[in-house]
Amino acid sequence: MMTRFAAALGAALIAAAPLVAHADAHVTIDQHMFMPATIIVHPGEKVIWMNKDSDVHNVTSDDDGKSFHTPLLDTGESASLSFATPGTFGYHCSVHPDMTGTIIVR
Ligand SMILES: [Cu+2]
Repeated sequence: MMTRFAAALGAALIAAAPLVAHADAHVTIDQHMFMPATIIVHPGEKVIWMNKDSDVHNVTSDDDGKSFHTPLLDTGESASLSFATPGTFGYHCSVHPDMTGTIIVR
């Protein structure tokens, strides 16, 4: 399945203040967990992951990152993806595969 996505580092996110009607969804990465682990968004809404952990993490779709992935995020870094297609998308951290999360687009 092809999923459109866009990734950006935190600095770009802070600089950009687009006029968007949609709300962004925020996921905090801390203590080797994605919080909240499951989020629900509408198509086109941005999901922003912020790494507040002392360890390096990323976001990798469960099809080995073929559908979407982010760069490795150091402490304090963030990345965002948006999902155009409704569906349920599981992901994990490729460094720590026991870290898992789900994005529901509907
Ligand atoms: Cu990790």
